[in-house]
Amino acid sequence: MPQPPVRIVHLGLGAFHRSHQAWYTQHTPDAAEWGIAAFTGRRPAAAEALSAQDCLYTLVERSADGDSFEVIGSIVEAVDGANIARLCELVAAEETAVVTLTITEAAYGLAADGTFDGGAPGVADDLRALSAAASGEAGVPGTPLGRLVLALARRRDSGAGPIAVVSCDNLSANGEVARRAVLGLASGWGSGLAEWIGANVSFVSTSVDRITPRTTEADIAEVAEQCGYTDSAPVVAEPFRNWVLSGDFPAGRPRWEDAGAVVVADIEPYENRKLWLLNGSHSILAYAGQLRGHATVADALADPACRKAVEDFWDEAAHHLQAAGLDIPAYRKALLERFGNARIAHRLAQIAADATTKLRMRAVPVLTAERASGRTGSGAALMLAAWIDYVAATQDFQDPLAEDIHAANALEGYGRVQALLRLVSAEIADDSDIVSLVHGLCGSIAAKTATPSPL
Ligand code: CS2
Repeated sequence: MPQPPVRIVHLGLGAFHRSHQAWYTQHTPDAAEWGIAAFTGRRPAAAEALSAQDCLYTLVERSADGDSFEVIGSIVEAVDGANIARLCELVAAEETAVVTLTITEAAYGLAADGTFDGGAPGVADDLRALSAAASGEAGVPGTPLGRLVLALARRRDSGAGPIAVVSCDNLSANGEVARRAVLGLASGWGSGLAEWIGANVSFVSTSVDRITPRTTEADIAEVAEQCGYTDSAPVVAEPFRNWVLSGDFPAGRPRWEDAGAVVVADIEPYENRKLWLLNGSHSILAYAGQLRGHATVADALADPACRKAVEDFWDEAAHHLQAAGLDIPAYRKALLERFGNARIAHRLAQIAADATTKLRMRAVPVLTAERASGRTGSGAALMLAAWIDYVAATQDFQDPLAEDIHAANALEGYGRVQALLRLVSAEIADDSDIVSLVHGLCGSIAAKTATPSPL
């Protein structure tokens, strides 16, 4: 079969892109017209592994009853993210209609108040690199969005016309956030680039969902045994998948809705349902679960203390998920089944990363909405308290603000809790009632028995 031509450029070639957007693209009726060129982030390894097998890989769909296997072929080019020349060439091509992003929440350079932070890690360097590149000097941006801005400048120069940028990261209003970050970085370039982007680039918001744990050696061995071929880069995912999109595609897009995606005018209720109920409870399980000696989502959910923390938080979040059609009871029931699928070994340590960015979207909106409604918000506050206990129990965490976390950890008691909360949201750190509430909950979820902890 001839390969589909590249019409989608993706930044962030990881397991989730391959189990989600690549799956949807393969399952559209017009799949033969839409190939994906996917760029890695910091390391080239994923591009090398995929390129060595013609970009084909096995998607293992893992249900509670067993596995099924499908070869995915919608990615037609896998490229080292450092290959900016190829990125510019593809984004500047008229056939390219869509750029999708899975670059992690932390890569959007958000300050604690949700605005774009020109001083965020890597961003200040990229502003300088873009300004140098704009005046014809050597300047190579290192962050995914810095690279995208350079590539969009090339598209403007090539006259290839409007394009859609589609954020597939777990951020509220991710299209808006992407727009702010791209425009913020484009200010480094100057010479009207931000204006051109404002008029020609559509930022599409999406809510994405498919639990995709990191591939293990055992998964690779299982594919070899069951499929009879060697695949060094299979991807494992749950059977469930969901994609809600909202926004314009000025140069066209695949008919993803024919593969089950949903196109809506107002995405916010869907986004909040997913971010709060799924991702929020994931964060509770990640911190409380590890403190209580668990390693996976399914193990943590089977612990009554963790399960109660999740249900309490869901009760709070549900007060603010009232839009028609959300069917929260059914969504909660489905989540319990999905999380309970013990054949998916979804590591809590993987979910625990980048807490300051994640908690800002998962805990803070529910906490503030609950308090505005005259309730305590203690379910959401417990998520924050569990994280605060977690960073006391381990030095081994990944976070864009890791240094600030270590500095805050040197403080004690209320002051420590307040300093840590400030890294998540200045608004809640300035509210002494909230700080006291979280402080009072610290220590309440940790294991009271001598369960061996993986920390
Ligand atoms: C998880 C998500 O790692 C995390 O923070 O909450 O990756 C989650 O598994 C996905 O959003 C599911 O769609």
